[in-house]
Amino acid sequence: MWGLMEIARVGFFSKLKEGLAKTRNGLVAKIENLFQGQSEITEELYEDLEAILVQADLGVDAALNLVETLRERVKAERIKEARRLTEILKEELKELIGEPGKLAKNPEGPTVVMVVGVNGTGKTTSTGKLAYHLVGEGNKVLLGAADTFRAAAIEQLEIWGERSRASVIKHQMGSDPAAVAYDAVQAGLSRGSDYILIDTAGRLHTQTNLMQELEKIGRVIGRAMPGAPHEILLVIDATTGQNALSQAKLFSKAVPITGIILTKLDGTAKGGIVAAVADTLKVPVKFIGLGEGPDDLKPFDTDSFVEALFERD
Ligand SMILES: Nc1nc2c(ncn2[C@@H]2O[C@H](COP(=O)(O)OP(=O)(O)OP(=O)(O)O)[C@@H](O)[C@H]2O)c(=O)[nH]1
Ligand SMILES: [Mg+2]
Repeated sequence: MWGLMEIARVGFFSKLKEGLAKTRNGLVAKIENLFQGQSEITEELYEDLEAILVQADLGVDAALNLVETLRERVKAERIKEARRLTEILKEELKELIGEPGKLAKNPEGPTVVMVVGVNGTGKTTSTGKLAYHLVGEGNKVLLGAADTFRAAAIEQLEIWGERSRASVIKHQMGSDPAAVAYDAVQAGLSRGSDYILIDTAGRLHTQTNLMQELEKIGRVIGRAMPGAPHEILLVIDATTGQNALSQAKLFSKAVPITGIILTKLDGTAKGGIVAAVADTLKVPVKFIGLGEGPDDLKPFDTDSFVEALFERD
């Protein structure tokens, strides 16, 4: 008999596998063909591997480092057969990605989470899915509709509020987003919410005034509740490739990013971006988006991620 935990774990893993199918069929299938296609480990094999990794958006630096480590281990451990490289590559990929990060939890009251990022990356959807996830864990969640810029944004968040059984604090369209954030935190404090999630408007990292607005929202949240926001999550669209890294660097200059939500992994064969983000940004990937449904945001876990990526059908 399987316990509930076991069923949940298997469900989590198959969803992960399904969401990563494109990367598995692209990146990983190519690697496996390379390793199975010849018996010996040659210089050419290393070069081919490097090319495959770069193509999968792992980034040149991370790809070079990974292949170099592989080379060293093959030498040190006197490995001769190419087919044994898969296991080593998996181990080194886990090492490169590092420990996953958990969502912050304020032990003394509500945890305030601000969600930021470039237009259309999946901020509102991820905020809604995060609410769904947290409510499912038994938390009381409040959403703050601080995207007052786009007409449909408030309504979009309200739909997510209904879906996830979280209440929504909103003002009129065009009003000051910092004031919405302030009210949301105040409401969360007085209602005894466990999490207050603040959705913000999409902005390009090159729009200086909008980046300053983000900084202001953060500051005003801190005025409503000292120590808040406890988490500032940057939403990155996995399909934008290496450009995502420069977005992250510029957002980090405006507000202290504490974690990454990497969305739309289901829509790309270049899931290597996870490793590039984890390796270069020094900010942990905390959640990954694997689809548009409420259950399609998953806490990021390095081990399950790499295992699901390499698991055969
Ligand atoms: N396939 C897939 N689609 C996603 C994922 N996350 C978000 N989307 C879709 O991406 C589109 C944009 O999502 P939004 O949440 O509205 O993005 P946003 O960042 O809030 O957009 P703005 O507020 O306009 O900046 C929607 O159609 C979402 O359903 C994901 O993980 N996978
Ligand atoms: Mg939005």
